[in-house]
Amino acid sequence: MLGKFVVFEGGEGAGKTTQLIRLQEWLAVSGWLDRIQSAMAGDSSPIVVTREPGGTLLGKGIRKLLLDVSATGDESIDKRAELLLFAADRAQHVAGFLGPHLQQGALVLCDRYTDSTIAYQGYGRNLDLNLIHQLDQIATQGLESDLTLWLDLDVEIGLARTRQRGQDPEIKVDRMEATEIAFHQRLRQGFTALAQQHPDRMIRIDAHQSESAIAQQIQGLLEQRLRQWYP
Ligand code: T5A
Repeated sequence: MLGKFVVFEGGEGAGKTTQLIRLQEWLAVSGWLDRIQSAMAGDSSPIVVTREPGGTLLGKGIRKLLLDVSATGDESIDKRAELLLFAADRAQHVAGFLGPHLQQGALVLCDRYTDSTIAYQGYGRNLDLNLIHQLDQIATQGLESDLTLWLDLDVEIGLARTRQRGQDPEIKVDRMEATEIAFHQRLRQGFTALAQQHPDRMIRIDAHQSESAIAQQIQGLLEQRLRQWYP
């Protein structure tokens, strides 16, 4: 692919969305936009921001089913059905959004991707990792991130942040956030294992630091990669 694909990963409340927005703001004033634009095939936007689940219209509907506790009423979602819904969201996202933007040469910033499925459905829900890998191959058609920034935070601190945010009546605690603590601890182990297996692609960021310290570290890492990608 002509473009580059940067993913933010982590447990609940780790600060991914906060850092993704800060990185987007930094990129807008950093001078990199022109360099990326000049390497592009078309004249569409050089920076694209998206997320999983919910990066497409179909994905928004799937996201509501997956996360809104009221969407399925009293009916609990089976863990295999959950896995397939995340895969369906991803297949649509890759085919209809990520692939086209990357083919144009955009720098794509994405909130969560395949590592979330391995961590949450594999380690968290104890579903078979080989099965998840096969399903991901179908959904992604082999598309991997160029860089994954894993914001690693103590699970209790992350959940406390989401609960605090949940005091805002406009923002509800979602179905995953409401799951037992051991689930969140297992998925953190999943991200730890993934970072060990893919040290070039996946970088651990200590998310216990202040927002601005994390933002500076991420900018430094991205600056290094951008110099390699757009020499
Ligand atoms: N999922 C997803 C799967 O199970 N499998 C999959 O394959 C995929 C793709 C997605 C859910 O779906 C699951 C994972 C998730 O459970 P979501 O709404 O996208 O749902 O959930 P999150 O990505 O977890 O979003 P959150 O908003 O909960 O977490 P963020 O984005 O990591 O955190 P953020 O930036 O919103 O910050 C949370 C709070 O902390 C504060 C912020 O101001 C905010 O209030 N904060 C800090 N406070 C102190 N110090 C810092 N450094 C801070 N940084 C942020």
